[in-house]
Amino acid sequence: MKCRRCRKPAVIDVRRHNAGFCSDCFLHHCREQVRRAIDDFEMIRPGERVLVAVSGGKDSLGLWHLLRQLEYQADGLYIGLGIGEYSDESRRYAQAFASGEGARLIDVDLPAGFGFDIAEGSRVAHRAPCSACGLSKRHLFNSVATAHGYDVVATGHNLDDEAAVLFGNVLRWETGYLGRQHPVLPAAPGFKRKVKPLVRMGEREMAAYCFLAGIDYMVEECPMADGNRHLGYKAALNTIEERSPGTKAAFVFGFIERVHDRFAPDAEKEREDLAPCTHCGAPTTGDICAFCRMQERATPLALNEPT
Ligand code: Q46
Ligand code: ZN
Repeated sequence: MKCRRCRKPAVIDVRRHNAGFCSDCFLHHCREQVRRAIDDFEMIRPGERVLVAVSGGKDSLGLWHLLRQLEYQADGLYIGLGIGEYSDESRRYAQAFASGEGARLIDVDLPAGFGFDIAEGSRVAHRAPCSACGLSKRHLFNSVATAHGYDVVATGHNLDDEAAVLFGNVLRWETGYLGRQHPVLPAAPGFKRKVKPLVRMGEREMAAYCFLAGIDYMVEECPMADGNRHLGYKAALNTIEERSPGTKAAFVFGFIERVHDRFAPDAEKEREDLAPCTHCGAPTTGDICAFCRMQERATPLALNEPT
């Protein structure tokens, strides 16, 4: 197979695009996919400061690298979740990338800064670990971006992630979640804009991008991922994609272009009912936000604020 762009021998084929690429042209193709996602959905405006949520894995480090290649002002935020060796190791990858690039990495540690880890938060809040973890990460991305004056938070959700989440939300007709599932979640009082610039990039393409760009990333999955039902949805979608390449992209982009608007009012209504948390100021439906309630239960005597 030859490279679609320069006709040299291809090193990777992207079946969805029915194309092969040599190494240089593949890196160029990835930058163009991200540039197009950012432009099409007006994710980042000129001069805005971007905070990239960095886990040390291929998607977040690849995203950070791509944004810097595209000359955005992008700093990283690493959140230590207290998941044993997995957290220690992933922090090392995030730090090594940042120092190699000469980029700024903000490091927030849940146990050190807030007095509890994901296992404890999950136990006291009676939530599955991934639910306690997702809640903590969303809260901290937003509060750290606000405290440090960033305009936008970027996460490394790729096309496979979006397809799996959409699949799950459709299976259960979660209309509120469907209304919020979009590559851009606009800013609102108390919320920074959230964007997903990798929405046009598949999981396999991100692994190839990191390999070809020389990015060293954490390969091991989080040990708590087993209970995550999105893994099952991903496997199901991979079976379908294998038979008809392009299905995931058609599913996600068809939803965004033709269906999302029908559910957006449900999500907007949920946002209208929010008021600042009396403890931390984050938007919430009750007096105290779910993150502060979890912290309060885990560490009754030591409510802290991020620094
Ligand atoms: S880190 Fe957290 Fe993931 Fe681990 S506990 Fe679940 S959500 S699996 S992206
Ligand atoms: Zn709060």
